[in-house]
Amino acid sequence: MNRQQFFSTLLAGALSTRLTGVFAGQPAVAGPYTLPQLSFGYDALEPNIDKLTMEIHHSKHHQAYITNLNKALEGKDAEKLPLEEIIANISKYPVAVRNNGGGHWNHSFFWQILSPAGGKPSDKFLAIINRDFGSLQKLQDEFNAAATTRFGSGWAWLVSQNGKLKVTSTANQDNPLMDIAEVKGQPILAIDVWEHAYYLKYQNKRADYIKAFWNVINWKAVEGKYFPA
Ligand code: MN3
Repeated sequence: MNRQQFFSTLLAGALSTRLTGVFAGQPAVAGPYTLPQLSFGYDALEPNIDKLTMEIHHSKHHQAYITNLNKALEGKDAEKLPLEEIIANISKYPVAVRNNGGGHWNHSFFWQILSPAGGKPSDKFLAIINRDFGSLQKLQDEFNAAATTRFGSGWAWLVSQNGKLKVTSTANQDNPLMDIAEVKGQPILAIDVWEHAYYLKYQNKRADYIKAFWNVINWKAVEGKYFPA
């Protein structure tokens, strides 16, 4: 075993120890951050989102944001701040914190709002959707348009602005909790439209991935963000 292999083995050991933590639902309160476990298997969202995409997306892409966020905050005062506090003041931080802190927050959120069970919104939440969009179909149309037309890499969001639902999108790993966001709000639902989220199965057909996304939404988790317990 050469020196590099030795350190890789050491690192893998350290990571697997940290990966065993229970998925608490939100990113850890403060750094160093660790990868949250999924509440379902990598193949559980088939055929809507394929196993290999889920595995690479979670274990490689999300892990890389965490590794780089920890690196960017190492030894800094912000290492002890809650991630949401950092995100709310993101304009004061280096771009590495914006990209990787956003990446960690966004992916942790995304895994929560996915579920193999799919289903429909409750009557209680549907009433809010109808009030703010007219119908679930109109919300889907607006959300899908935001997700389809987001140029390059980014996210589409359903947010709550003091209880009123609104659709928006952000570039890269920005999100509506950031002080630099054009449209701010509390995230309720989101879709990752980076190519790494769909390219293996859908290639250039982003719209097909967005359509399939609606089959694997964890409405209970989504509504939990609108009606906090
Ligand atoms: Mn992603």
